[in-house]
Amino acid sequence: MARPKPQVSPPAHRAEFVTSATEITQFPPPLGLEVIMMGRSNCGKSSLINRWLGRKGLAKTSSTPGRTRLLNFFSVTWTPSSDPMTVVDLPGYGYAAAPKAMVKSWQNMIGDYLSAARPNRLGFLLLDVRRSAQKEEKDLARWLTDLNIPFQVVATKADKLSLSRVKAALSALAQQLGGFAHPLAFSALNGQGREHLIALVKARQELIQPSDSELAPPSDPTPEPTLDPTPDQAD
Ligand SMILES: Nc1nc2c(ncn2[C@@H]2O[C@H](COP(=O)(O)OP(=O)(O)O)[C@@H](O)[C@H]2O)c(=O)[nH]1
Ligand SMILES: [Mg+2]
Repeated sequence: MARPKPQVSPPAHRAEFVTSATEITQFPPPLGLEVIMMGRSNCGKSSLINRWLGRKGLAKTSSTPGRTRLLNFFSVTWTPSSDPMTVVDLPGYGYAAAPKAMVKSWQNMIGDYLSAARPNRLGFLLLDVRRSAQKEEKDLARWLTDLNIPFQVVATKADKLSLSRVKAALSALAQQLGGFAHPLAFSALNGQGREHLIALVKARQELIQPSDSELAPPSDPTPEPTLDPTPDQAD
């Protein structure tokens, strides 16, 4: 008997670019759950957003440069009846030959955004599955923990390695990032990990009440169990 096909979630009902910003005065007011995509340049942030939401070309990928040094805000509604949420594509870091001033400006921009009083955030810290976590990723993970922003580590471009090498890379990443275990494997090419990403965001969104001005910070700074992404590692 044929095995049932895994369920594939439809694209987001609505997904629109809202604005680009470089500083706090330009950020749009917080609206619903705010999902943050962060990682070095070229690690696959824009591709993940497009695949996750089912919108080719919504976030500009590196073949169409332009918005990559800004914070880009998107407004997303999954179904006609669900609450809107915000997706923020943060500027990439790690340009090989970036001048010091640019690194500083990146740090300030990200620092201002992360420490802004914006409730109900959920971070995704992306790394190319073929790379190990560097100081930047470790710093970001620590930053997010200190700010009580829950986050999920995502190993992108999983289609580039065999399943066994992906598994080895995930364990290595979990070790390198200390307590921030259970990275999720994702591929914008074949959709691996998309269902899990959708489920993580949905679970987090369900925790938000419309009246919530602030999610209660976790009493323990380790990632919460709802962020454990073990299920679809092997798809
Ligand atoms: N094979 C493969 N290539 C990817 C994947 N995600 C991104 N890329 C490629 O990696 C490059 C950088 O992707 P982009 O989304 O622009 O990265 P960003 O700078 O982090 O936003 C582009 O050429 C993408 O086509 C993936 O899952 N699989
Ligand atoms: Mg990008």
